[in-house]
Amino acid sequence: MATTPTPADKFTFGLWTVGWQARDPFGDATRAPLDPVRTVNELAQRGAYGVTFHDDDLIPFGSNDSDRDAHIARFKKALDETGMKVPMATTNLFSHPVFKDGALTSNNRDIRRYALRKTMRNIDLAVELGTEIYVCWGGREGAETDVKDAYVALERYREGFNILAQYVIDNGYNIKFAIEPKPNEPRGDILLPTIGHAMSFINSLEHPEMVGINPEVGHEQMSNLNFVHGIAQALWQEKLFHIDLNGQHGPKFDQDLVFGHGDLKSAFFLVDLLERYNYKGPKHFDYKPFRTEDDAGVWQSATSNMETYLMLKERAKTFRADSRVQAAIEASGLNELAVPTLASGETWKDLAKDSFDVEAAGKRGYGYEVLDQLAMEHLMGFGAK
Ligand SMILES: [Mn+2]
Repeated sequence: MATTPTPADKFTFGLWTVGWQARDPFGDATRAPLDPVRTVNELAQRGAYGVTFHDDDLIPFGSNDSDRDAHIARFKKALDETGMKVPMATTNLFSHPVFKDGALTSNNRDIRRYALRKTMRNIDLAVELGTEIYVCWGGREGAETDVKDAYVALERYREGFNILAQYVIDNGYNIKFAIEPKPNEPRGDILLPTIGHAMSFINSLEHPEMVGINPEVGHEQMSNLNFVHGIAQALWQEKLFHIDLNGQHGPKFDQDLVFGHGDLKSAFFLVDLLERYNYKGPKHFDYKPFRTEDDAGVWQSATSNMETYLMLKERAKTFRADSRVQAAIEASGLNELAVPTLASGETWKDLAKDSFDVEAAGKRGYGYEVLDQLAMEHLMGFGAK
């Protein structure tokens, strides 16, 4: 079946997603810890391509060197046995109290230096595991009060990225960084809150070519932004190095629902966009199984992410193949959007030569209502009538 996940679909999961023990600000864990080896095996059986990790997901914080080696060895064995890949890794710079005022933007210089050491150590491990994308989510890089100087904090943030890029270059690593924007939570306000802020920040770095973004559906929607537009811009600027798929119901706390289980229509157009513009990276699910779920519910939710993506991919395909849709696209003038405004050889001077009926052009309808409803028909499975 077209909706049965296989490794060719490149679906990946963070160890911390299915492994979330469902501790929240008001309640204790409702589930036992998950062994990363079991996670690898369970996800492989369900057709996933790989897993991703924060250093502390794999190696409990504070482990000594021999324990660290043992954790890595059994994880590698599980990867070898299943063929699962680790296309992305990241650093936990948010859980320990030392990072409560940020890591790369902490006031404390020793903490900034420690955060860089912790990151560089995990980059070494990531490279050993074949990782090529290193995600940086600055969950604690922010403030609850504007007394914290965001201008200077950004200066330190940039310095941190420049140091890490130089580390990768000097070691000859094949690693690129992907910044993950988020507006708030856990901090009251987080630096680089949206796709736009992050892409603009990247242009200020010493090695902008080594840094892209890892946008998350819910994080943009928490800011009430259009995720499909954000991803279109990231693709167009060749900065979509990785993507975090999940679901969210508008501006509220970070829900981390299963992909498509928030704004389904937006998810439909997102899959349509990723498939049409040939996004080649992993489709990474960064979500949380409901706190209500037991072990069976956790694995159901993992499968749901992958199947929802594949169902949307099928629907997007039938939408694009429908001759009514193609005629409506032609009628709307959407195809003309691809034609450059100046013909080859023309300059601004040629614009004066046009004869143009402004009033007639102002009366023209664009037919988006027809197209939008055709999209709904396909999304709801009525498209083939
Ligand atoms: Mn999230």
